[in-house]
Amino acid sequence: AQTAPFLSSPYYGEKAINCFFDHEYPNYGQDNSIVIYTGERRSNANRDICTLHYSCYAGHPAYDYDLEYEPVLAAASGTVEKAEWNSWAYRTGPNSGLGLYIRLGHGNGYQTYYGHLSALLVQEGQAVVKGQMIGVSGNTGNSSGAHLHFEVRHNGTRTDPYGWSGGYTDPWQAASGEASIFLWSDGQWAGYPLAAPTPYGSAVVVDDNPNNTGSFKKGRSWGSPVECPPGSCPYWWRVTGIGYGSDMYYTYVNGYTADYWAKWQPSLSQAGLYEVQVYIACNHATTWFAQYHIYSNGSPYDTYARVDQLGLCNQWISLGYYYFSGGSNHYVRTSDATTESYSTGRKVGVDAVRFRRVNVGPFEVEDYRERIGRTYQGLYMNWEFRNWSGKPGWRGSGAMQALPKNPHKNINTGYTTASPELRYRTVFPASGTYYVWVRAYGENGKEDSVHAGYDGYGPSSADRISGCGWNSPGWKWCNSTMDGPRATIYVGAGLHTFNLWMRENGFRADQVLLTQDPSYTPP
Ligand SMILES: [Ca+2]
Ligand SMILES: [Ca+2]
Ligand SMILES: [Ca+2]
Ligand SMILES: [Ca+2]
Ligand SMILES: [Zn+2]
Repeated sequence: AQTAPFLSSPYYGEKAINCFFDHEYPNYGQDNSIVIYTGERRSNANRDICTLHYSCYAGHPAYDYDLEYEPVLAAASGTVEKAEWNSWAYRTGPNSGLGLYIRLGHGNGYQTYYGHLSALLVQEGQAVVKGQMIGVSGNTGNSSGAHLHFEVRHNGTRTDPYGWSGGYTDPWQAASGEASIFLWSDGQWAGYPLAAPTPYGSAVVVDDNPNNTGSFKKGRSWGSPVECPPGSCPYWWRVTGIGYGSDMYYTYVNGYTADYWAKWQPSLSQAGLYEVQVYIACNHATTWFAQYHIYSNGSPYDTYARVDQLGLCNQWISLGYYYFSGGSNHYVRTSDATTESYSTGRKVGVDAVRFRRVNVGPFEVEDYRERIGRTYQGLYMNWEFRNWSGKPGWRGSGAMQALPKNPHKNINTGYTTASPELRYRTVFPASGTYYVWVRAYGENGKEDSVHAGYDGYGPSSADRISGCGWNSPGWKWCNSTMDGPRATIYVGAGLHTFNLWMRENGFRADQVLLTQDPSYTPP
């Protein structure tokens, strides 16, 4: 049987393809022409098929997407088989290959490669789930500008995940025996990009100078341990005039033992989901493999980040998304244990770390991925697009209403298979409990409730969401349920289907927001 499509987008948003898979032949050979999956042949000199031109060339065995230094997502669930430098001997040039890269095995004969990265957020042997952030794109290895190199192999042979739709025999299939199959299941096509988490509120920055919300400390953990400030630490050098806030420190790399360390410990006023970012200066930050461990309530997350400091220059780099419960027992640590030898003379730069609060959404209810009408007690109902002039205040292009609204129905049990349903492809950046907010218009008590869930599952914690303003009609955010508690779902990290099911017909839904911050009320 042919493999069912199983890949989702390896990035957030919509990105141009800089360079296609060359079906004749994907071996980096320069025969001066490119045959793309449609069967269209272009000479290598005519690079019109590329939005940007620097990496479009014959022999390319993969896709180059137009990313800068941005999150890279696992295209399918699987195991991390490689997460390292392609070569420690060659940082750039023809022998440097994919530079800092990740290879995932998906257990079905397929592997995916993510090349030229600037940061790795996963370790070899670790299980990952579809949509999970695994790294940050960049410009390492044999690359002449930041992008994501995304390559797929089937039983070890390179293959084109866009398949082959040419009107003649696929030359790569003829040469290799490998028939390229269209492998994208969702998120990649037809205007359904995966939405990145949305920052909100003000970020908390912990810098190496004392103007912080929180504290920065560094020290030595061998011999007679020291922690500073107060005082200055041996083997930590301060540089001014560069870096965030015009100052930074560095020490030298030294193998596998953390002898010199630095720690950024914010004071977080709110519990919630945070993106942790590290600022890398242009100088005195020259390690290829700075290691950052993230701690929540004093315990490290079981994965850590590795960052190519040398390739970065005065920019924030994401270390991923983490839940913190608020307060000041959460921190980021790095050290001289980069695995590189002291004799390399490389330096670990330490500067500012930023904690940015993020939510999932708001997203527009009318931008659903699938819509399913159902018959209940003899009445066929479905979610219909509306953009009433008589009910102004909806956002986006309109809203969705469960119709017809008469005769009145409400569905309290069995709704996952009995009620009209809307489905969204939603990336949850981290595991945990998300408060479910629905912006809706309840005109009266018979059309003001809805159920929510994920992956077709309707947890009792998110059923019977109600109270969306029926006693003072208008568009309102609601998060309460008829059962009392606020509506929540507990969901693992990665790409999931978010579901809305009609409870009462006539219900009008405009936007959805999912947050791990219990104090957040959407505007
Ligand atoms: Ca600084
Ligand atoms: Ca009601
Ligand atoms: Ca309930
Ligand atoms: Ca809307
Ligand atoms: Zn490439």
